[in-house]
Amino acid sequence: MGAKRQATRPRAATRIAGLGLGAAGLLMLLSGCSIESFGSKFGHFGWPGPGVSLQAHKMYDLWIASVVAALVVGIFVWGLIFWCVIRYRKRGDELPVQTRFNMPMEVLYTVTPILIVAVLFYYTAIVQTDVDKLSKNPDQVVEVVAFKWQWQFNYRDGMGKEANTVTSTVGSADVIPLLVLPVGEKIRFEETSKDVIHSFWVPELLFKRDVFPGSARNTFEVTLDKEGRYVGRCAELCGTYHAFMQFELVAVSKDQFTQFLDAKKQGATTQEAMTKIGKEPYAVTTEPLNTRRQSSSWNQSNTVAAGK
Ligand SMILES: [Cu+2]
Repeated sequence: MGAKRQATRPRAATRIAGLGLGAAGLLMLLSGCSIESFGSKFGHFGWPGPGVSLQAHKMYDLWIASVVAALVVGIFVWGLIFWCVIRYRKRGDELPVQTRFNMPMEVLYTVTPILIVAVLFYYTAIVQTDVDKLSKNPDQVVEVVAFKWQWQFNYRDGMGKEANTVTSTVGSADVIPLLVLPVGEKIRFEETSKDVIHSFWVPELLFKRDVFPGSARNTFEVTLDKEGRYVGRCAELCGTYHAFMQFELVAVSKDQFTQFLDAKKQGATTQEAMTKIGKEPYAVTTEPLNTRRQSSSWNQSNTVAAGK
């Protein structure tokens, strides 16, 4: 009787494992095989969406695959826990069979997690290397200059500190700076700060990178693949007016970008150049924060109250 029971146990565990993996596989197949459409059914598992650049799509796929892997493991483990709770619940006062040092089990739960971590590490390393890759000949170079508390974007004629700024855009308390860039081209970002550490962040790029002061020049490349307007922010608490550091990334076609840059080179303002390519001249994804410098403040109304 006891021996028969022992023999059925591994089979039950295998069956549960098979069911878990099968269900996960079926879920992927039913979703039409596309990671993006699968992710959208679950609110992208907490991410803003599939992103708007080639690099973002790779990070997105890695994220969704990692969450699915975690869920498969989680469901399997929960299944085992509930199975044990029910299968070995207390049935009387008799002490159950006392088992120790089940070698196959010990090996299984040591080797399996190592394998899972190794696979996750492998894909993470591949995606990370790809996202950090710099090409020898980027199509556009833009210098991102952060300072308390605004952004300046310099369009450059080459790479590195020695290159020249062709034209630039800077934000003010009243106007959100626009970073106009073309889709389908390799864009190199070179970041530098005038004062403290800031962080360049466009949520739709699924990516942010710190902007350092001094000689450090943080560099990365992005290839946009979807036209549109995306809000950008500083993601490093850099001082009192950190929240004022907003910008808008405007992804346009190559032709529109060339027209925009030509207009800027001829002395047009960013707003005039935007109008020229048929785009709304001011930011549409965000607006300048109200400094309330003109309207009555807490102090003023208090003074009025005190004067009464
Ligand atoms: Cu900042």
